[in-house]
Amino acid sequence: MATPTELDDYLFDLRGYLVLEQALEPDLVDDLNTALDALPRLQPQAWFGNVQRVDNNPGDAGLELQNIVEGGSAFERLIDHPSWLGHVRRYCGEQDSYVEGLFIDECFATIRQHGGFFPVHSGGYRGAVRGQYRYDNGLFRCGQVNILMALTDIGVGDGGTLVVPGSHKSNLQHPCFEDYATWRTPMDTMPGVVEVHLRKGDALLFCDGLSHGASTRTNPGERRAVIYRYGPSWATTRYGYTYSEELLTRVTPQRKAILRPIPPRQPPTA
Ligand SMILES: O=C(O)CCC(=O)C(=O)O
Repeated sequence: MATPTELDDYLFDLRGYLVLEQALEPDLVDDLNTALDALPRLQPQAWFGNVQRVDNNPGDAGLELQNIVEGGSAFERLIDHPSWLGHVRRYCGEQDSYVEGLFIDECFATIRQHGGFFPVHSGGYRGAVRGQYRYDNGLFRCGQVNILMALTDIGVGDGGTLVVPGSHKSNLQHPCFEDYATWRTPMDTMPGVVEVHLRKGDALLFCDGLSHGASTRTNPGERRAVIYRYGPSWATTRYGYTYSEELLTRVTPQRKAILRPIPPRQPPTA
């Protein structure tokens, strides 16, 4: 398992994000793409098993498949992937506390085509506790850390993730934030943004409290990514999805502990 280095900690604290190069094995990238190809092209809000298509910012962000961990065994391999498990445990796993542990509160695949983008959101200024960045008494105590995995190369014109480095700690609102967020304008030209380019198999790790979004895709073809959001063991799923008993029974104890860190406690039946 990869252990966060001193440089990882420094850059994560400073910028709010890290690029984990070639985090996914090539065969896993292939399996994920094959699994996505095998899923039926769902209409918005339609379900396939325990996966639902719910497009964020309809029309802008592209096709999004929520609860994708239920989409096949390739997605199960991502739950505790050794390329980032050590990082998320350290940054948002309530280390050295009585509630130490992780939970995946949202996981989805995103397929974006020409013209698609994701408006800016989040940031340290008046941010939700759920996504907050915190470092205190020598420990990271973030509310949520996202792993965005590139299943296609994401370079110039491909609609890369845009971040405002350091904004996870910002005490002030970006002067142009409202213009870009509420007018649903792509944040491509927003002052201070950095576009993160990824090769297929790379992963972008970032604190959800960082101001972020994605640039407009101008190239043909599609940008494919999977996003798993990790947080503390006591969190709940963002949209109310529940992981199926079939999935919980099938996965390893370590994976189960991330999907259901706190088993339900009920009185005995008869
Ligand atoms: O699609 C992207 O690159 C950004 C996704 C995003 O903004 C989010 O997951 O909150």
